[in-house]
Amino acid sequence: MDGLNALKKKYLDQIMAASDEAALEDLRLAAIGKKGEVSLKMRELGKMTPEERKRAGPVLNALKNEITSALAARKASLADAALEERLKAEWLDVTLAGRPRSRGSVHPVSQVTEEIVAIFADMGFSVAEGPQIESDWYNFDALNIPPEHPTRTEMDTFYMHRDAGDERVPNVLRTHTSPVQIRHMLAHGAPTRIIAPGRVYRADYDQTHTPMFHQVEGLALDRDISMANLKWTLEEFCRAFFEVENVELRFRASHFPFTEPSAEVDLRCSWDKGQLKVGEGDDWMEILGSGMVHPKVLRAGGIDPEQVQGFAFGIGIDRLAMLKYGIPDLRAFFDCDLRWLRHYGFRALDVPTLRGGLSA
Ligand code: 2NL
Repeated sequence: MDGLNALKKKYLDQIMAASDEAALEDLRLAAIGKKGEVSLKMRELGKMTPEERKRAGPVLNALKNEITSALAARKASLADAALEERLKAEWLDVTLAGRPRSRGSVHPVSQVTEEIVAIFADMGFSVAEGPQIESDWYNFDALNIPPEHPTRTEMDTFYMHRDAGDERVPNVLRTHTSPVQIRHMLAHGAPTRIIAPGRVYRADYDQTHTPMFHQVEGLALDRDISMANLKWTLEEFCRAFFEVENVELRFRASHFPFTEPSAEVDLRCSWDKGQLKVGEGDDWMEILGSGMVHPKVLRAGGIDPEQVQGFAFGIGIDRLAMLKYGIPDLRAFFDCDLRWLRHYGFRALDVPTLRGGLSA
């Protein structure tokens, strides 16, 4: 068995130098394939004396094993190198800024809703949602709105269909988001701080009213909540929303069935050449309704008014959007006019945050 060392060196060198899998396969066949050099040597074992065979057998076996391992090792390192190459070629800088697309924009109502959510989230309020089709109990009774109240008539409220003979009071399209807060009280109790933004419906259509519009209501319940907490919360909201340091609010006594006492809230402002300035001037602009939650409403929400008090408020989102972004006509909100949307819409990826800028 001469020349085995030379054979071994020849194949191991060639395996190390092989540049792809096909070359490795050729080498495998040439060395340990059926007619490979090592295999032929193994066949010669048959012609040897037992003593010669005893020496040569293990040496040949070891050579075969060594070539097999070298083939496997080279194959693995070629695969590693290929992966490395691919990773380099397909490398992507995920920190690069996105390329803004010119089509599609965020509707001002969505933008303002997100701004309002960001501001109240910062003050510890969660967002609550609920159905837009409600029973008359959640929409009216639970809110201390009596059966004979004018808002309950078909003049003001959209009633759903009932089959002939079905005597139950029909469901309604919610006329405010208050039912969301009733559901929240019943499910979670007090203390709580929530806002409920969403679509609401009233049978009203003219210059300043659309049958569907957007409202956000707020509710804070705890022991010893007072009008002072309400006032601070609303001032803080207006400061953040209108992005001015100084705001001044005026509380005017009012009446809602679901709050006692109730107040409408005006914001000091000036109108200079049709341009609104908040926090200065001699005008007052009504922006929302509010008050202390009526004891009957707390009870309807499963809360003991002897233990827990709360403030609540309701704001029209559409009008706030018009004021902040100088949009003159309410009805354009719902026309789906692409030119209008391009003009008044917001960039889709600029999410409003208090630190990043609400509308920057
Ligand atoms: C307005 C008046 C208001 C509320 C909404 C409310 C909700 C519950 C209990 C008590 Cl569950 N109150 N909401 C309170 C006061 C006023 O909205 O003129 N909005 C535009």
